Amino acid sequence: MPATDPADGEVVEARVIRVAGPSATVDSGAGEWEAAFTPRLPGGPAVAGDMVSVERRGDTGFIRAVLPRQTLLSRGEFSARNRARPLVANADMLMVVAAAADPPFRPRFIDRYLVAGELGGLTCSLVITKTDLPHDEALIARAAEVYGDIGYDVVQGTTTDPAFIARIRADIGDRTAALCGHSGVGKSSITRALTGVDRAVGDVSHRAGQGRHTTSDPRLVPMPDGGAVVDTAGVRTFYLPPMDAADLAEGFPEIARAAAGCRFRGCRHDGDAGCAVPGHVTPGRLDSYRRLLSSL
Ligand SMILES: Nc1nc2c(ncn2[C@@H]2O[C@H](COP(=O)(O)OP(=O)(O)OP(=O)(O)O)[C@@H](O)[C@H]2O)c(=O)[nH]1
Ligand SMILES: [Mg+2]
Ligand SMILES: [Zn+2]
Repeated sequence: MPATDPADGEVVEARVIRVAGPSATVDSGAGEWEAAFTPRLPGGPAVAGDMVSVERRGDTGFIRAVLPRQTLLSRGEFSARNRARPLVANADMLMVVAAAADPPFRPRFIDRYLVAGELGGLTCSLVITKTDLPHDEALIARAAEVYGDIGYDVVQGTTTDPAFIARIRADIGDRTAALCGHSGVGKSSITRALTGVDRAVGDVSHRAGQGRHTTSDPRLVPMPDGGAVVDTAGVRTFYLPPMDAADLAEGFPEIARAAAGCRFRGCRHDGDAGCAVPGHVTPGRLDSYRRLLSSL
């Protein structure tokens, strides 16, 4: 590296592709490079999707600040329930990926991700994979109807089916979509099909009961013709970030809409007098809401 590299000291804006301990892979429009975090990073810590300002130093650089975020998907921590942990920044969409079978389809788990996506400002949708496997067809059809009625886009299919992948591709367009959900549902398979980038794809049976997950770090992967996906690590349990009852209700769009008809402001929709919500929400969704309410 020449001592007087013309780029030295130049400050550029770049997007964080992936964070790896003390450094991150960033992209400033001319390919990916590695840059180091500076201590007590303003606006930090950075996550995949963050826009950062980077001071160039040869072919590396120092990340000086995290720029304001448009959206932020966060989760809670089991050990510190009062703390939110940022997962993905600036994604336009959250695609909650769930398998029709293997691992089992769990609507209550999907609901938690949807709440996190709603509160983070992302447009949420549901992607159901593995419809080629034997599964409870009535359960999946009912779920597609329930989530569709709320207003969520629902797609279902097999990640090896080009038509299914083309549908997801069209839905994302030139936006950035975070792919989230249980381990083994096919997030990395979708990422690979959309981008050609081969993230590790794992065998569900090999990790069952072992707590192993194929994907560990969230990574933003641009698609060839615009737009990007962020492949995230599957989790066993998804804890919501800290929030109050009013925030939680906002995380259920149909509850938020129906709440206008509740007799009292501050109604918790939990058996309160004059509550308008139960007639407008399916029992399953109401159960999700009430379980989360009691865990706040
Ligand atoms: N039958 C079937 N298998 C699939 C489908 N999609 C993915 N798989 C398989 O499911 C397994 C898990 O897929 P991954 O793409 O690694 O799942 P993931 O969501 O990235 O998992 P984590 O990284 O652990 O969170 C792999 O063996 C895939 O080949 C599908 O639509 N049908
Ligand atoms: Mg994966
Ligand atoms: Zn109410």
